[in-house]
Amino acid sequence: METFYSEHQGLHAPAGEMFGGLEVTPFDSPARADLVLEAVRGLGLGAARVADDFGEEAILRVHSADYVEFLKTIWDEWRASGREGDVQPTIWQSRSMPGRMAAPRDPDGRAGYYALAGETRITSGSWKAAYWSAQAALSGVRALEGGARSAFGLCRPPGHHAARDQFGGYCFLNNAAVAADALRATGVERAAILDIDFHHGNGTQQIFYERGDVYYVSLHGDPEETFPNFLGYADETGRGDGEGFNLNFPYPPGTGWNSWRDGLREACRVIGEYAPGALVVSLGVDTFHNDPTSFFELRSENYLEVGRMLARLGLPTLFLLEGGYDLEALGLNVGNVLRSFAEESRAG
Ligand code: SP5
Ligand code: ZN
Repeated sequence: METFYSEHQGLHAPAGEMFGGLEVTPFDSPARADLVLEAVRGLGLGAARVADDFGEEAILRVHSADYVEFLKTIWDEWRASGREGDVQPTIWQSRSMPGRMAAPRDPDGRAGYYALAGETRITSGSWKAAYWSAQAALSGVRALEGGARSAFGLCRPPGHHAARDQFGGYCFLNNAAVAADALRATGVERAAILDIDFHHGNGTQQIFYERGDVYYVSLHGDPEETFPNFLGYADETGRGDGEGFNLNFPYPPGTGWNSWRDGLREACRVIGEYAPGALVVSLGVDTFHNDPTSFFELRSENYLEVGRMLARLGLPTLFLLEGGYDLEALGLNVGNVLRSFAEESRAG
């Protein structure tokens, strides 16, 4: 299994993050990618390659042009207006102000219009980092297109919270959505996205909610209890052509391996029945018991079984990194999924 990454991904490095009533050191940091790269290298999983540049075309099939333009320009606008520090949204077009469906000129208004959460800042390097994170995913798509059984896009910043025209939850471009749509463009008739990050992938769900050609399945913390709070409920099953092709498994605080694994088993059964031509795995390991952002109780050895279960689906599989914020266990836990997937694929 080859890994794809770019050193430019490290250019998104905000100094702080709003958390509770405090500003804290961001949970998502460039060090995360370094740790995962070190882990996959140590496993001898396959070559770690620098991502190729596939341009903006695939990104613009998933995200709106005005949103991409916003990501490219807002930091300069912010500074040119005399504001200091990094772009921090503070005002939203919320339920009581629904009228104006266009971004105002004022940088505060623009930032809020394109934000779905307030913890994620935009720095001078955020666009370039997000762009290359998406290119890492697209490099993995090309590996599958070339006949590889699997590939790993070492994406960071992550992607699954990014909606068609909104950023948040540390995400700017939805790498999994860009990849799944690009797979469709390579001739894969149906694609499935299995999201095992602790958090619901609200962006991925939104992007494919009315499409039947990309099935989104997610296991996550109950949004009644955790981020992203406003999407990810079990009764969200898709709409129009997408009806029946969105499946959410929300779990309560304290959920451990046995119940989570039963959900994964059911998710795999459903995906197997759908019989997609390729599988994209939104691979977050913030389901770990010691993760600082979440409330599940998975252990490092459990990730070995996750890799085996996914391998038994027998599908061309693209793993894309999402969350996972316990830096001491991040490399081990991601490596366990990938390593056991590769071993089981060879055995089976
Ligand atoms: C990609 C990804 O994993 N994004 C996660 C974004 C979560 N951001 C909000 C974190 C708030 C955590 N509050 C938890 C309280 C922990 N005790
Ligand atoms: Zn997460």
